[in-house]
Amino acid sequence: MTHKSGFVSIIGKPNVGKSTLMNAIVGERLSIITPKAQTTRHRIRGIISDEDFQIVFSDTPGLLQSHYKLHEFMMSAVNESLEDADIVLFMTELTEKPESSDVIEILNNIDIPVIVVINKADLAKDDELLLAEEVWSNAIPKATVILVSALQGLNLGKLMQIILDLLPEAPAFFPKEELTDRTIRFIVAEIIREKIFMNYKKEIPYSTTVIVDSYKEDENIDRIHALIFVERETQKAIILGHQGRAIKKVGIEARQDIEEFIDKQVYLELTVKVSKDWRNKPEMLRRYGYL
Ligand SMILES: Nc1nc2c(ncn2[C@@H]2O[C@H](COP(=O)(O)OP(=O)(O)O)[C@@H](O)[C@H]2O)c(=O)[nH]1
Ligand SMILES: [Mg+2]
Repeated sequence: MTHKSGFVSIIGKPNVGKSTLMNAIVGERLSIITPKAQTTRHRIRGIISDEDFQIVFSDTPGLLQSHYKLHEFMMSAVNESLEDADIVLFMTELTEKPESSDVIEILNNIDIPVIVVINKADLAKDDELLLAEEVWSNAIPKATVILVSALQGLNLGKLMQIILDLLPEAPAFFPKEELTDRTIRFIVAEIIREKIFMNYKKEIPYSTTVIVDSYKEDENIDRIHALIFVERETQKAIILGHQGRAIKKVGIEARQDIEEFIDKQVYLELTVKVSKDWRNKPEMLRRYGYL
């Protein structure tokens, strides 16, 4: 029996549903999802294996212009993901039209198969679906174009079949039980970041980064201490909230999701610290796991 295996790089603008798609296919909440743009900062691999195949997805940060050193890091994560890709999965959504942009140019010239996934098909009205399929097929003639709803699971089986047909014959790269290349510590920090994105407004979530400072596994409970870094004192006060109520809510919501993810009881302690202008300082970015 032949074995197929390869890397699929998921790229696209912020908020089109890249992380939702990868989680839906892999069946685990590996990548955090929020209604806000630019939530995903790193490349995160999600792996799905069967007896005769292994697909390694790379979820990437959304394509954007760099305003911060952090953004440059995010774009290098996209490029790195494309370098080892066997297939590019370019994700877009119903409301996005192909513009004459760098990305379209790259997709038309790249020498690996391209799948254009038009997401959020559940929101379509009338003949929007057919029209969307047509404009993207015209913009990238060599691509296979498919409409899906990552949220509702619509057409994901069909998408899997398209990927499997394009996948090269190769042995598995990762142990078959592995779901991601990231550590539990990383995913825990990401879950906390997701709750920050859900609980605070405007610039606050973007000014934040999280690292797990210690992780102790006891028999019945994992004890986790995480640090939340913000850029300024005023942001720290907002994160804490009146009488610490805001941070408490973040802690409770994060703990519940971490418990669900690792299927074990968790004690979670959060500490907020100021790390002045960390988003623009290479040495700080390095310390927090970027670069
Ligand atoms: N209606 C609808 N919303 C979706 C779908 N897929 C993702 N979303 C929503 O779009 C937002 C961004 O999703 P996310 O996966 O974080 O996008 P990313 O930035 O491309 O990774 C979230 O609020 C998702 O719930 C979909 O198929 N239909
Ligand atoms: Mg994402």
